[in-house]
Amino acid sequence: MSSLTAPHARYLSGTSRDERLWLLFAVAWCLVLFFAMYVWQAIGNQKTPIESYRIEPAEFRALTQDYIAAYRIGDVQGIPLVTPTEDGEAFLAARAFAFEPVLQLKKGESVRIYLSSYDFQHGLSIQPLNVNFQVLPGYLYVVNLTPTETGEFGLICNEYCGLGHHTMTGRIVVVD
Ligand SMILES: [Cu+2]
Repeated sequence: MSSLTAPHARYLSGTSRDERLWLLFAVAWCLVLFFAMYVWQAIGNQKTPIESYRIEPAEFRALTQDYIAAYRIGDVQGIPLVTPTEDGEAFLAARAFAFEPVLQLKKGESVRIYLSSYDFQHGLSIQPLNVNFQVLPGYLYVVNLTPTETGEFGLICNEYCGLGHHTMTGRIVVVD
């Protein structure tokens, strides 16, 4: 049995000038994008939540259920519709494969949203805004948010979390 014919002698030796140029460009661009993360954290408008805590998923689930029971004002397609507390706090849970509850916020009123997951890694993307968070079980993220316009905002999970991932949506309602 013979193997494939060997590549010609210069196959792996050296790179051409154009190839080196492109590699240099690609590496330089990687570095630009890497440091841009820190630049946007300092001067950009889209800062990731830097206030976070450890929390057991079961504890987060219990807190969220207590909150929903106390501040429920209705239902949206079977999912509880809830307002923030008097102190402007709210819980938002991601689970396979939904977000709960549906938060009803007031335009111009700041809210502290406690965000976490009951089970797997999920993502929280608020549409049509350019807002995008990772939601991990065991970690509580504090998302400070002040709605600037009324309407309905869709929530989409943007981390693949299982077979129902593509159905995982939710909603935030902003009223006057
Ligand atoms: Cu998902």
